[in-house]
Amino acid sequence: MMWDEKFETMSTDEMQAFQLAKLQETVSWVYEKIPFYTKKFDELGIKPGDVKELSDLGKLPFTVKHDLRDNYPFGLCAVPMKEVVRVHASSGTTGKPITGPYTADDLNQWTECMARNLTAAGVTSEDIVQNSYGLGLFTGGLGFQQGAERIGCAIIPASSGMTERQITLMKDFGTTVLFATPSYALTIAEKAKDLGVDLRELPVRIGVFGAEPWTMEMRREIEERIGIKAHEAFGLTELMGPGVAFDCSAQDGYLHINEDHVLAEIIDPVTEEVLPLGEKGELIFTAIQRRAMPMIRYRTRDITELKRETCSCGRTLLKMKKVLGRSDDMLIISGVNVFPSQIESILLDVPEVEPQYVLIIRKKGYLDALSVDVEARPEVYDLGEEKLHDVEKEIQSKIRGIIGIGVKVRCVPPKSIERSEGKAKRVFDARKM
Ligand code: DLL
Repeated sequence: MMWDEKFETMSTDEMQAFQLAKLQETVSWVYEKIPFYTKKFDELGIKPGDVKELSDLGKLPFTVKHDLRDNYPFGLCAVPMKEVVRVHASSGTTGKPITGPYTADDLNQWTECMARNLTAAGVTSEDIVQNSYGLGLFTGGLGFQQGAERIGCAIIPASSGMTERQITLMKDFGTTVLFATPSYALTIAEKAKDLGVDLRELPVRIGVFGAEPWTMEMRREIEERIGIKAHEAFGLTELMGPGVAFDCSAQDGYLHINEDHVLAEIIDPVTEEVLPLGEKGELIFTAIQRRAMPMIRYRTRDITELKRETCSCGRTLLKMKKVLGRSDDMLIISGVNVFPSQIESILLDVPEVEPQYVLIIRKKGYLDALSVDVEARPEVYDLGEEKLHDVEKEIQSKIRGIIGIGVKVRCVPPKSIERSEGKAKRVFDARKM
C-alpha cells in the first residue's frame, strides 16, 4: 500500500526535474534569509543562480553539527518566530541541543512523510496504535502521532516509560500497532513476560521502530517476542525527524528515502568527495521543501550506501541501506574498525544470552581494549560459573573469527544491565571517564 503513489512511484526523470526546481528555490531562500549561508556561499563565490543542474549540489558547502550548535537556538531559522508553529530539539550526547523549528507547511510535509512511512508498514485507519516514543521535544513522539492521525488511526499517546502500564494499555485497548525504539520494544516484551502476559496472543500485529541502529537479528528477536512484523523509520531532528526514510514490504535491508523532500548523497568522510551509487560512506542530506530550517548538505555522520532501482513494492524512491552505525560510534580496536552493531549480530545468535549488552572501551597500556558485558539467560546463569565461562569463551572466539579482534566477554547476571526506554546507551568509553 502507498500513501502518495504519485511521488512514491515517480519516474527518475520526473523526480529529478522536481528536485532541481525545489533545490533552486531552497538555495535562493537560504541565501536570502540565513546570514550563515549567505556568508558561506559568498566565501565560495557561489550565487544561487549557479545551481543549474542537480549535480551542482556538489558545489554547495556542507553544514555540520557544530554549525547548528554555534547558531543555537535560532540562528539558522529562515523565518520570523511568528511563522514558526513548533520547535523540537534533540539533546545529543554532548553540548547544546540541536533545534528544529517548523512552519505550518513544514509540519504538514513532515506529517505526509510519516503517513507514507506508516502506510508502507501496513498501518491503516482501522488500526489502534500505541505511540510509545517519548512525546515531547524528541521528534519521535509527535512525528509518529501526526502521521497516524493523518491516516486516521485510533491513537493511544502513551509516550515512553511506565512499562507495566504500556502492557495494560496493549491488553485493555486492543493495540494493533506499536511505535517505539527497538530497544524499548524489547524492554516492553521482557516486562510482559515477567508479568505473565504473552504479547503474541494479543491483537498487536505491526511495530514501527527506529531512532537507533538495530540489526536484522534484533529485528527477528523483537518480531518473535512480540509476535509482530517489525518495520522501520529513519530520520533526524535536523531534517524533520522520523519520516526521512522507511522500509517497505520488501524488507531487503534497504529503506526508501522521501527524495522529493530530501536529496541524499554519499561522501568519503575524509576527502569529502561525492561517491557513486553503491559505495559506502557518510550520508549527506539536503532538505528541499522546508522553509523554517532548510539544511544544505547536512553531514549526518551516519554510514550507509545508496541504490536506485524499482523496488519489488513498486516504489521508485531512492534506497539507502539500513544504517548500522555512525562514524562517531566506530571503535578502533587493535587497528580494526568495529561498529557496535557487528557485536550485536554475533550476540543475538548465541542462544544462552539475552539481547542486552554493553561495550566498554578501556586503555590497556598504549592500546584500546574492548570488553563486552552480556546478560546470561536466567536458566543459563543458574547453571553456574563453569557454564558461563564456556559461553564467554564461545562468544570471544566468534568475535575473533568474524571481526578479527580479541575482546573480553563477561556473562553478567540477568537484569543487571539497565533497560532502555528510548535510545539505548550501549557503549561506555572508560578512557573518557
Ligand atoms: O531519532 C528521529 C527518529 C525518531 C527516527 C523515531 C526514527 C524514529 P535524532 O534524535 O535527531 O532523531 O537522532 C538522529 O538517530 O542520525 C541516526 O544516527 C539515528 N537513527 C535514527 N533512526 C535510525 C534508524 C531521531 N532507523 C540519529 N536506524 C540519526 C539507525 C537511526 N539509526
